[in-house]
Amino acid sequence: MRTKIAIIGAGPAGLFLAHLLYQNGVDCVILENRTRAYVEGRVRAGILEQITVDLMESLGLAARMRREGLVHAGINLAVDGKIFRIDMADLTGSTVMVYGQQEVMHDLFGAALARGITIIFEAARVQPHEVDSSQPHVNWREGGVERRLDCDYIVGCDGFHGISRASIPANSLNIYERVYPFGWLGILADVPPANHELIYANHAHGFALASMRSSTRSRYYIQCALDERLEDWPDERFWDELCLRLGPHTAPHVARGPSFEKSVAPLRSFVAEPMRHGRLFLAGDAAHIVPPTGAKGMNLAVSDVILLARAFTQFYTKNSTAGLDAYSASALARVWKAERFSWWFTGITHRFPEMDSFTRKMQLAELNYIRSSRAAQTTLAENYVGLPLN
Ligand code: RFL
Ligand code: PHB
Repeated sequence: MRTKIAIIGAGPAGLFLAHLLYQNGVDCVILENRTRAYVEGRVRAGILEQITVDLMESLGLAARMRREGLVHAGINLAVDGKIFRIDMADLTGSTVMVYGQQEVMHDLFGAALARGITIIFEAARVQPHEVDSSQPHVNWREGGVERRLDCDYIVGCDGFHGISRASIPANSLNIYERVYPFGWLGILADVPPANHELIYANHAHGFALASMRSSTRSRYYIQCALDERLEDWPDERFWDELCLRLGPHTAPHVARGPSFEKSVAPLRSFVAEPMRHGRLFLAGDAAHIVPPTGAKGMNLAVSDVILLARAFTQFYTKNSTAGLDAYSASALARVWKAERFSWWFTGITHRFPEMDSFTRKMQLAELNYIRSSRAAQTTLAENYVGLPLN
């Protein structure tokens, strides 16, 4: 088999890239080691930046999002139960869209099928080869048979645990990492959300987040220990702790109901530089991870592949490698700003095990400053809605 661009991984990065390449007439093939149902079933992101919304529009994939997505003009911060609002629309002129990653994936897969974009699911033991040469290829196993895809370039869109970054020699990458000493315990429940907008809560017990997927489906998180056992968190205990952390203003509005998803996600900041090795490029979680506090992960995958698709299009239409050569530096400039924002927002909203009383006072002072300063609110809001691509 031969193609121009071999894409490893059919998450948001891989699928958005494939759609962009298709739109620009550049052939590609996606190799995904799971089934479509598995990838589509993963409960993850909920918030789309304008950049992601615009991409869905320009790819002709936005009809359902426009119907079912919720446009949010603000977010709320709760500090020990006292709540205030950041009016993002007023401060920045931009909004965000509540539309689950699962819905995005559903729309992307559906259209990929309709457009004839080749996705090979359940590709086992995917391995990039000869990325230092001008004839790279990817091998995998399909139904016990060894297969090979020759290509011009390979893009690793295979997430944090993928094979692409792992196949680059360790001495060719610089790794920057912070692992946080806590996780998020998240639930989904078919109950109306407590509030029409998100609430990020800093409470002495730890962080909590009230989010949603629709006007009838709520997504809630509470900060928890990394080794938390799900069986120790029956729904009632979760609801009680959530209500306590969100505070007396919000608690009466929390509709309780059975959860149908419950899981613990670790929090991590991670960047691998550069995002290219020879003819292998990295995009999305394969190259960088942010803690979910800033809702940036999927949006960064999108900004990476917008840059990469432009660069490939320039290569195939103008025979110029300028965009490809600039890709890593251009993408990383935006990545590092999102890393900073996500790290900072995590830092002022979570309870750290080693936190002394002075550090707690600093957190509260920073949150009080945000409450009282339009300049500080603007800083938060412009990062939350998403910084410009260039
Ligand atoms: P993905 O989504 O991990 O997709 C990678 C794909 O590659 C496949 N794969 C392989 N395929 C072939 N061979 C191999 N060896 C392979 N290894 C892996 C995998 O099966 C998978 O299909 O990476 P991608 O595309 O870079 O997308 C990244 C986003 O999924 C991620 O950043 C977000 O989900 C992060 N995130 C959020 N992002 C936002 O923008 N807004 C949010 O509100 C938000 N909330 C969240 C989040 C992530 C969370 N968790 C669980 C980590 C909330 C949570 C709780
Ligand atoms: C979510 O709805 O899953 C969500 C929302 C905002 C975040 C993280 C996750 O910051």
